[in-house]
Amino acid sequence: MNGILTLDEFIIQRQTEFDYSTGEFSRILRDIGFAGKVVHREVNKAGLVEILGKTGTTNVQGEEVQKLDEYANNRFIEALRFGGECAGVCSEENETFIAFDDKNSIDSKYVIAMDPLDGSSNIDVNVSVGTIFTIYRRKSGFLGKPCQLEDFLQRGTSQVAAGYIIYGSSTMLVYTAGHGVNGFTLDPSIGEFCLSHPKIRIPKKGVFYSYNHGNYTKFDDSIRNYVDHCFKETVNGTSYGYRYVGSMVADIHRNLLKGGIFMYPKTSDAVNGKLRLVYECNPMAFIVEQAGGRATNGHQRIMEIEPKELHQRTPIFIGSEDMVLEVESFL
Ligand code: AHM
Repeated sequence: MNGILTLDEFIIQRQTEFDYSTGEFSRILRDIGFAGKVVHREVNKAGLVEILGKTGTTNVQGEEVQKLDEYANNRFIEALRFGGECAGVCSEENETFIAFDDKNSIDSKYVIAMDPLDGSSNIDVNVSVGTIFTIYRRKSGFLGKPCQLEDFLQRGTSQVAAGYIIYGSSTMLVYTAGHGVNGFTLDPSIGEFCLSHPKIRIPKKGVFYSYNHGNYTKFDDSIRNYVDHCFKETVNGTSYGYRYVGSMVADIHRNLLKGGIFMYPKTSDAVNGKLRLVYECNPMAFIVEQAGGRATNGHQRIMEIEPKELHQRTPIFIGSEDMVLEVESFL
């Protein structure tokens, strides 16, 4: 096993980088990694078992819930509840946050916000999906009191750590705790996430641009002008390349490694865009900024937006610094 560094070993090595570190934070990451492996197992055999398709219900956003959404939501919440190291969870799938009430959890100083299965409308057609998570230190005080709404409604600049798991051609966990970004690939033969992408840096300028072109006529003129410009633009003689998976995690993961921009601007029928600030945009912004990139709503840094509600949406432009600056110059 020479040369293999597992996620657990890596976290233990890094524990001293955190102020007030007691191991609690490391154990939360371990719990998330464990739930990620369970979800990986189900996603991988999804076509073989009765877990594809819709549950027949809609979530708080009015979107149809897929069976795997529900499965992933339950697995992550269970892992965090039984882990006893976090005080509560807010999830895309639940209308309000869940405060854990056992003795250990109540005394914990952390809460988690997450989208347990992002891009789940892709699952039936075997396209990559992901889990997005972020960890905050509680604001409400943490001895003997359940967590409160204010613990989740913190600016992205207060994130302690954030990450995503991509269930793709391989399953990877990528996270930052504010000291750079590292990626771990799941080796299914040993059931461990192993460090495969240390110190990820996003190229300052890339060639990939990603957005839902079906929304073209609903964009403002400024966005249409920008995408028209992308059709013609080249970098060192190479044309920009349009790529859109329709899974934010997959689109951003590609751009993080290769360089590019992902955007979900406002449209005439969705004036705040589609993606959620607290558990989608903030964690991705933290990761991309830590890798040297940029994430804004066109005018303001994503991580400085003050959240007013758990499921708040925001337009987002995220990726290689020069490309995000370029789109901003059109706005
Ligand atoms: P979901 O959380 O319901 O899966 O929605 C989020 C997804 C993102 O992963 C993706 O970038 C976006 O929705 C795609 O939206 P659209 O189908 O409008 O292009």
